[in-house]
Amino acid sequence: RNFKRQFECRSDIERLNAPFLSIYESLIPTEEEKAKQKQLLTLLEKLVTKEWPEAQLYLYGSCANSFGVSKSDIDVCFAIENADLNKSDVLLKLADILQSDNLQNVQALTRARVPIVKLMDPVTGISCDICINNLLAVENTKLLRDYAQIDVRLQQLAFIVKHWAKSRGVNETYQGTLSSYAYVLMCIHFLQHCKPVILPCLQGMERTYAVTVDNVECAYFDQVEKLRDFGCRNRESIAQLVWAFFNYWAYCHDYTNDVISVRTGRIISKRSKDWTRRIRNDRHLICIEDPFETSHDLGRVVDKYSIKVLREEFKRAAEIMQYDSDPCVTLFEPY
Ligand code: 3AT
Ligand code: MG
Repeated sequence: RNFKRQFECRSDIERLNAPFLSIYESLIPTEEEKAKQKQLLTLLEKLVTKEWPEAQLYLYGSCANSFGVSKSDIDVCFAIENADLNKSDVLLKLADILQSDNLQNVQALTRARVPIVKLMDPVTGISCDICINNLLAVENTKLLRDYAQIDVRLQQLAFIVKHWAKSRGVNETYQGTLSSYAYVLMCIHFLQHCKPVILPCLQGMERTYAVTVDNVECAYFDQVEKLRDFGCRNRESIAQLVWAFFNYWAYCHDYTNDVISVRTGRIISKRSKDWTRRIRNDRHLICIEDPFETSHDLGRVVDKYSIKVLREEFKRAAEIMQYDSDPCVTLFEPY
């Protein structure tokens, strides 16, 4: 029902492949950039273990999930097993230590929804956010990275969608639009549904990886090197997939009733999750289930104004993909 194509794809869509692929390639971080990120992580590890020898640092978010475009900030999780620990105290102490080592713009944001220390390393020019014990984010980072290894078209699609979202100003959670993490889940869900399917549902397969974090079980099939041919019956190219992605979110998704769920590989109903009405600030106007924290709707930041903006942007993108003479430029025009 939801994936019924409303339009026939434009006949000259294939001619858009090369320009979309070159946009994708221009967004891939260079080896030099990756090396600088490692260098900064090594410096941070050295400083942190001096004070907390038992602590560990993990990279998470786009610098570790395969969906990081060039010149992104890095996200670091400081993991320490100590039940009595007061997060704010640790963050303030951490900020102190980092400040005295010539790192710049060091700021402890202890009251944020996810408390962090922010900093900029003048040597590599990289900015970094450090959070404490946010191990679910480390797990969802691994899940995304594993999906990315199955079929390169996921990475291509997600880079184009993220680039579009940033250009069009709809990647700003504090303004009621969606996070990069939400857009990547939308891409995974989309490729789990196209016909023939391009991605499997890893959480619906035999469990080869299982950990429990904050009472949430994170278990799925992670031997993804065995799935390299999974999507080969689908020969669609990146231009067709970008077209179909925007067409789906513009005209086919049922915003009133449906929740997209990468966890089940299906669309599930808002009713089954009790996401049919506004509860406090959660309005559930576009529903994207977190694959591990299943009570968490990544669309909950979206309000009655920003949902209009989002849906208009999906329609604009779909129209451009269908009719514009130069979609690779028009799609990414600043808003
Ligand atoms: P950018 O390239 O930085 O835009 P990102 O994937 O790093 O993309 P964020 O910096 O917004 O995205 O978030 C960093 C990571 O934090 C991504 C994901 O592992 C986790 N994360 C973000 N938002 C949520 C959320 N609402 N629920 C659970 N995990 C989240
Ligand atoms: Mg990030």
